[in-house]
Amino acid sequence: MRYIDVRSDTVTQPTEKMRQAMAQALVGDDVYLDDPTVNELEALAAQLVGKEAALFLPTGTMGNQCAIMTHTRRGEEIIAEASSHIVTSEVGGAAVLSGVSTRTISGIIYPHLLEAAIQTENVHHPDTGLLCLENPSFRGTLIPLEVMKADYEIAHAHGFPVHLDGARVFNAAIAMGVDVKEITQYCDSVMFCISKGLCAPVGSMLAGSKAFIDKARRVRKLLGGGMRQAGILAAAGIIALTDMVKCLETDHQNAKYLAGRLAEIPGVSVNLEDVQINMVFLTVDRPAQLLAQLPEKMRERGIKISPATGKTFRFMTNHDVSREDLDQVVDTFSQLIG
Ligand code: TLP
Repeated sequence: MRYIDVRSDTVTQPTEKMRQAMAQALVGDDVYLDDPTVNELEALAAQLVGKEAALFLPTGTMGNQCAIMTHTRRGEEIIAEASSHIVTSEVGGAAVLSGVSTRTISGIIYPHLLEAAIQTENVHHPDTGLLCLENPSFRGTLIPLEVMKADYEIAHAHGFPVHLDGARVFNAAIAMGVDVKEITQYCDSVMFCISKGLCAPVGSMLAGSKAFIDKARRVRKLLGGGMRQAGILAAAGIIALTDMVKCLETDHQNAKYLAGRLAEIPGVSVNLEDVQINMVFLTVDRPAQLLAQLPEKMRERGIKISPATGKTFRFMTNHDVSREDLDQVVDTFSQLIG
């Protein structure tokens, strides 16, 4: 049975072209730097985001944690947005793996908020070791380039680097109508995922200076992410970056369409201005018990949705979900909430 799956864009299937490229990929042992397809993907990724070098990792979480560990020393403090993936959804990895504490800022990290969060020289204080930005944010909204630029300049003036969790940075670039380098110029390292809206089955890239990536490669090994004939996966990644970026625009248009239709259902509210990429957040004014049953009831009708957080659901459009599918999602959801 085929399900319509709007839980995330991580659920996308590799395209037919990817499957063929994977079957035919030239491979070698990547720990020895011998895999030509991984090397090609890394060179392509670095060039696209305007950095000297890049590294292929199994997941975005490992990419972010690898960046934090490479940039910081134990005991330092990192600054990150309170609801960012690094803070909320990486199992406390920054503390566990890198031994750093996290100072959080809620909402957009405006320059004056960053200035106020940086630790002063004081015997009691940890040093600020890294700023982690996220664009698009975990709420699917865009961080303006001028904010990123100002934050980047402040971080450098205080002598610490900036890492960008750009899991969906190509969505941000498309939504802003800029080349992705316009965004990544304001960070020292960037992690982006090829396995989300870009449809590769596995993988994320970490890019930065050559010296940073050389160090990060050792950290990746430490974290258990040194893969062998990974060219099988990288082959799909190359197609993700060359063929699939342009498809993200359709996901964004579909998200706006979905949001518009959901907003018409009595009891459902959607902030349409916040629908900037392929994510739609909808708040449903119904009893908690009914909301808790919805994922199961939708599944029985062939649709997969994630559970609500409080009264808010996140629906994501993706390459495998058409407009007709979205109509079915809206109609079914509308019937179930009565
Ligand atoms: N996000 C996933 C889940 O982990 C929640 C999703 O469905 O959105 N940074 C950001 C901003 C992310 O959204 C994610 C994944 C990651 C990092 C981690 O990537 P993976 O899942 O490859 O470890």
